[in-house]
Amino acid sequence: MIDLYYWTTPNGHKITLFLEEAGVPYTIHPVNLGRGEQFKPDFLAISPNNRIPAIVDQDPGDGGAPVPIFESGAILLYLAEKTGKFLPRDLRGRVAALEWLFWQVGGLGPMAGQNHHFQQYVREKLPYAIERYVNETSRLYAVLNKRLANLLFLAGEYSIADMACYPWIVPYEKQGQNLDDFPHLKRWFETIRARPATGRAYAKAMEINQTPMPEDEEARKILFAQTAANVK
Ligand SMILES: N[C@@H](CCC(=O)N[C@@H](CS)C(=O)NCC(=O)O)C(=O)O
Repeated sequence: MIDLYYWTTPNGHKITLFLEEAGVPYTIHPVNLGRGEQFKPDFLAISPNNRIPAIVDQDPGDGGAPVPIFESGAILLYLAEKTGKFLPRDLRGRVAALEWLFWQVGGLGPMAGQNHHFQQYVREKLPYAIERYVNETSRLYAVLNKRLANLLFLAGEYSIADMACYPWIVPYEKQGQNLDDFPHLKRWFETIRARPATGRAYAKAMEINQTPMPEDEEARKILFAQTAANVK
């Protein structure tokens, strides 16, 4: 019912986490980012920013034509509204889930992404850039830790906000972070890791690709040298 355009990255895992939790049938269409498949016209028609994840809902609630959606936050919100799951129904819980969802897509994701870039992918080590993004990642971890001091999950109950954040905490060691410094975050992380749906989502990823990005020189060129000329 849902076509998922996916690669095995944190933003991709957000959507398999949701679909596995909600028990929604889906078909994965792998988009190999290291081979430039994000630039194929068929994929760009769904995801004009040449980024995964994207979905097509073949059975939208209005009974009309299939609905394509890009941007992980928009996808999670759409799926939560479609299924009535993982978005609190009360006004205050819903506001909290949306706040932390937007916080993730606007903050944790981009900052941790730059952290990965400068710590792991750039051959020339740039101390200023590494320090900036490791520090900012640790600040964001502390914000999460504080939020979770008195709450089981970010919006009280398990929601799309947690599903958006969790995959970005999984590579915490690569981000230069120690979860022992953030005990509430660590408890939250271990609780989500133990969920059967989380296990299934990450097992799906292993079936599709076991090579960490960026695999090779070709992948580096495709991923790290994009300019306006790539937007066709
Ligand atoms: N804001 C986007 C970010 C998506 C994103 O950056 N996806 C990466 C993988 S994690 C991607 O597709 N990269 C392909 C490329 O850089 O060409 C979202 O939340 O969906």
